Amino acid sequence: QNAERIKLKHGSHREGKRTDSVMQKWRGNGLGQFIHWGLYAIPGGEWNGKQYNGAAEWIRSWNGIPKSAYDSLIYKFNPINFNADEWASIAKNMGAKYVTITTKHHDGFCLWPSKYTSYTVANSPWKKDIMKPLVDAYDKAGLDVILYFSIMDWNHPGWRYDIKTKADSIAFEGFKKFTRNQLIELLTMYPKAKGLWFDGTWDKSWVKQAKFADELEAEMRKLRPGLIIGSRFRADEYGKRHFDSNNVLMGDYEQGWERKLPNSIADVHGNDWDCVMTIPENQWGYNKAWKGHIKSSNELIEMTAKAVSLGGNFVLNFGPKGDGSIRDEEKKLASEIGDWMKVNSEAIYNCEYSGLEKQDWGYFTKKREKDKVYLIIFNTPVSGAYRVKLPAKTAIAKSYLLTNPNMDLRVEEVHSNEYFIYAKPTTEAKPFVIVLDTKKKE
Ligand code: JFZ
Repeated sequence: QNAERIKLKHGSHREGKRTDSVMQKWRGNGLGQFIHWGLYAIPGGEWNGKQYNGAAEWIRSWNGIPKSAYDSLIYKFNPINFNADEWASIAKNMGAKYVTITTKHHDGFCLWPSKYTSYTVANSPWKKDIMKPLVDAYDKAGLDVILYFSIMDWNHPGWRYDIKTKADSIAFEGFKKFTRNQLIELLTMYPKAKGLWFDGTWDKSWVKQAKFADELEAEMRKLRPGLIIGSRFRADEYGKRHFDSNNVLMGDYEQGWERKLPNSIADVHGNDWDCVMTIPENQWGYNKAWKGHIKSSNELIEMTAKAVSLGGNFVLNFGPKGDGSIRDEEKKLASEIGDWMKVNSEAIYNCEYSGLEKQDWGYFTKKREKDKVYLIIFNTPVSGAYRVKLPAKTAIAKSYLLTNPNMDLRVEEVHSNEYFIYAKPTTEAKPFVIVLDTKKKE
């Protein structure tokens, strides 16, 4: 942190974490689901029999495709197998507590019938709103909904990457009005949504809009008290994004951990954060050809545990197909993660950074406001002995496995506050959780 602060009009307006109940709930979610769905799901990463090398949802930017041909996909949007309740139940059974859904990705196609453009579901063969059934279904299943919204819009005539001429500036002013209208429209049409996840905010044109974006954020927060907005929405008047020119986080949580995780608590600077993750290396929208390394459920559970151990949420992406169904590989992973969560989610939900020294066997989490610590084990020591260092004046009252709460594990004190917990090396190829009930030493 700079000792000398510069005066900012459009920097951060708060320091430290939010303490209200909406944000407390978000912080305790642990696991979320991301949905990338739009017209790009129809080609699924393939055009005229050729594979696009980038992420499937970026295919419109591929030189091999005329923009008009891509934009005409609107006439093919007819997802006859779309079932909002099924999507919500897949997420719920996985153990997700919230979902982030693309209302509009970079291509500009709106999954809701926006009044401000004709490029929406209303003008597709499907005709109906997609967002309303989704918001209702997830809400009914008990999951919070966050609306993903791309500022960058390839379909809008006023969008610019930079503003260099008077004409650019006039066009972009129109685009800003459009953006504001759409955001107010979304918040008004879907009052159950808890927050906005912004994307496509990195181009110079938008980075220069510190005042406009700051005022729009204030307007949205006034309209919807408690609204959660990530750090990717706006820049300060010096063009600094995520963190303002005084290095203070802008927005309610850091949106920077994308497809990577922090390695230590120092990396997260005391802020809330979430990590959004793809199952293949980098595919968000549906891609027929899932090439390269596909993460296993064990890897994804490990990432969830690591995120929670460092005070963040882990949000796993799904890319439904053009017909509205979810691919079998994603369903299988969701159900495997769900099987694990059904037994072990106590170590994930409403858990936080433990403050304990990291050990080689895996990750510590701690139940909020409780004297309960969890060891989430990914690397089983052949000795069966798990090292734990507790803070001074802390003892272990009881230790057990979440899979077998009635059997006490042997605890050996090796130094003061330093212990070995003994658990038989498991033959199961699944991570497991050891619980420590701690108490103050006399
Ligand atoms: C963006 C999008 O372009 C992409 O299609 C997807 O929607 C993803 C969730 O967000 O891609 C990004 C944005 C930021 C980073 C990486 C990919 N980043 O900060 O590392």
